[in-house]
Amino acid sequence: MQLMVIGLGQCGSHIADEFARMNKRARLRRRLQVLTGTYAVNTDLADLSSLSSIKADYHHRILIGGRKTAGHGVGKMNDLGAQIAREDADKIIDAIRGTPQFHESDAFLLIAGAAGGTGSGALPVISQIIKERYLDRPLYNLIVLPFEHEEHTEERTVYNTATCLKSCSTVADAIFLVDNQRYVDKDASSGSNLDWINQQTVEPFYNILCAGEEKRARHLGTRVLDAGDVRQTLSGWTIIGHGSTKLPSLRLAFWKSSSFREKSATTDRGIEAIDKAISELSFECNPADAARALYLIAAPTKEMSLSLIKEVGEHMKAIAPDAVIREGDYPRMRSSIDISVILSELRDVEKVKRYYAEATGLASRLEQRRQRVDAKLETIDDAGKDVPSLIETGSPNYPSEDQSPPDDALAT
Ligand SMILES: Nc1nc2c(ncn2[C@@H]2O[C@H](COP(=O)(O)OP(=O)(O)OP(=O)(O)O)[C@@H](O)[C@H]2O)c(=O)[nH]1
Ligand SMILES: [Mg+2]
Repeated sequence: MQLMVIGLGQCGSHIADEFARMNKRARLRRRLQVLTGTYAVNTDLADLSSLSSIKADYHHRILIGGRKTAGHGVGKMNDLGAQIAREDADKIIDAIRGTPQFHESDAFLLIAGAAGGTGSGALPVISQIIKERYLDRPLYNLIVLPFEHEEHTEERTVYNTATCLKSCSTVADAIFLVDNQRYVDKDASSGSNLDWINQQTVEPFYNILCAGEEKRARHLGTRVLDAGDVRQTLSGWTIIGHGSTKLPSLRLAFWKSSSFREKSATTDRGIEAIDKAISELSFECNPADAARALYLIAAPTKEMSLSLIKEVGEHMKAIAPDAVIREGDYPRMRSSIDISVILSELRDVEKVKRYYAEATGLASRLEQRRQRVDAKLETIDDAGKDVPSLIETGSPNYPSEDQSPPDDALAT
């Protein structure tokens, strides 16, 4: 499957950059192309310069709202981010239209952090514009939710997140949810390291995108997972994860044991990998709420027994009993069993509901807060109304040049 990836704002651009790195890895190690183009869009010039894998020309790193923000971002005002995106959407459309492999794109993936200004505002707007132009291709969003401490320190964080989620849910075919806080809970030492979180976010896509692009017979499974399976799986609120278990190195690919103990150990490792994938999901939810699911087993051919596939399938069915499950196997020469999982069309997402509930009263509270600040400023102005000012307001007392008094009048 080949994606066209567009990152918006700082968070979106950095994750898009990580996708570009993943594509380089696929080209180098597997001679496969999984992205047709990668773009970063931001109102912040310095941030665009900090990327490393997205091409450095202005077609791929696109500055929007330069006149309004002077290249310094929108400072968390996502309504301004949305307005700028609407005004400068042509720049993005022109860039993606010029992509040489544009027509090979199976889908669009647009990425942003929900809590900021630029990405949060631009994501729904640009998604809608692209969707209206390219009706035949699905459009997915990947939305990053803020750390808990960000929600506690600034109410605007919750407001931006809720408005971004709500707007995107009416446009995108599916939304991958990624929760920054989940990575802190998983590994406190690296959880706040954004580069590490970005790698963890992108990694589960690697095998899923590569599997359908394989042409070499030795990497074609008995059940190839292709773009059609992914398209049929992705719908509405979606989460993704992957898990891996190491094989004893000797068993890599050349040695096949006929021992019943070995066979059962392999299936156990498969179950362990899928359990890890479920516990490593990008967002905490109840897998039983998924109406669609997908899993991909990547393992050395010799390990890919029917019983492994069957056991993992049954385990998945137990985890997501109401889901239509699609699956694939991907023979790889690695000393591990890797399983990627997507759970989609989630019917209940507690955290999204919480953002909506908290933001409902917030819009009026933020407005009241602004009015209170204005009122306080007015009382200061009132208190100082009889103090002479050195600056005249209203009708200017300074004579304009052509009204200036004659020089001799000034001399007296
Ligand atoms: N996972 C991850 N989260 C990030 C990254 N950069 C920022 N964030 C999160 O994204 C949110 C802030 O959004 P940004 O993308 O920085 O904001 P922006 O879209 O650039 O908007 P403005 O700076 O307000 O113009 C916060 O919740 C951050 O924790 C990143 O590289 N990875
Ligand atoms: Mg920014």
